[in-house]
Amino acid sequence: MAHDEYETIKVSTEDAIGTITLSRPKALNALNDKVMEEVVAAAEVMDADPAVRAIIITGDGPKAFAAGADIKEMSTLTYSEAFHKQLGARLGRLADVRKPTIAAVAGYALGGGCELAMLADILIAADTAVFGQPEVTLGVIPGLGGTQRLVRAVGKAKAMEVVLGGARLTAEQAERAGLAARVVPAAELMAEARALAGRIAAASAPAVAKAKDCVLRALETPLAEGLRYEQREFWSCFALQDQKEGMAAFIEKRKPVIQDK
Ligand code: CO8
Repeated sequence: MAHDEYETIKVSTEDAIGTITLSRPKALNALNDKVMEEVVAAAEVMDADPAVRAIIITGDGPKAFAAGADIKEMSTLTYSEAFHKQLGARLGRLADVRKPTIAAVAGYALGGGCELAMLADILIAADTAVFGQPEVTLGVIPGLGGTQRLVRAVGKAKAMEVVLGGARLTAEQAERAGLAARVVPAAELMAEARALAGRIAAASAPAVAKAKDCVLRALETPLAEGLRYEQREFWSCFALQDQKEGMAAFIEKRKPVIQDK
């Protein structure tokens, strides 16, 4: 799908940073089928585009990153329809993107919105951000990692309070709990996200991809296996030209010329 054909998102690429902006502000960027399809399609295009080195996902307007899956679209679904269309599964494919992803969250990140933010590698929150998983109040449960990624990010006590009790986390609480990497003033959110993406984009892409892979693996493997995996990936870095160049540049007190090789 060409970038200018998207209906529910805006996309741009600048200085090697791809930005995907959810853009249904009248519905607080609620995630309908179209949004979910377009976000993943755009991310996959950027993942394959050598001009993009980091991807930012954000929401249009100050009020919401995304206020959840689209309740109006889901309300009449039967179990059979949800099962056969694999409701939400497509958005989960964002986890397969190899390039680093940053969620820049201002305003509401509720339900599927919170889950989308947690799918990113790094979550930066504006001081206006509000996180929550209110699904049980609608007679459902989180369906895109809310019961899994949240508990890994903030631990059982907070996750249970949020998922069962409908507690909302402010940006500061989200940072303290380990969900957000950083809280910044809302007016500076995109500049901060771009600065972070820029630092990532300046590094060797294969090294960044290996580092991301290893960190994510830590969530899924016992420590000993994770350490073994990391060690093998570390050793393999010595096959990279960027390792030779990066270390030579340090010794010669100059900037490295990164080639992603
Ligand atoms: N779906 C559809 N429309 C929505 C949603 C939503 N999730 N959230 C807000 N809207 C719409 C409202 O209906 C309203 O539209 P309209 O003007 O036509 O009436 C417009 O956005 C503005 O919303 P409000 O008037 O409600 O704005 P307020 O400032 O009063 O309140 C809130 C803001 C608190 C965010 C409120 O809108 C709200 O509670 N929204 C719903 C939050 C929620 O329950 N989210 C969870 C949804 S379930 C879910 O995400 C399951 C995920 C499972 C995995 C993904 C699978 C697809």
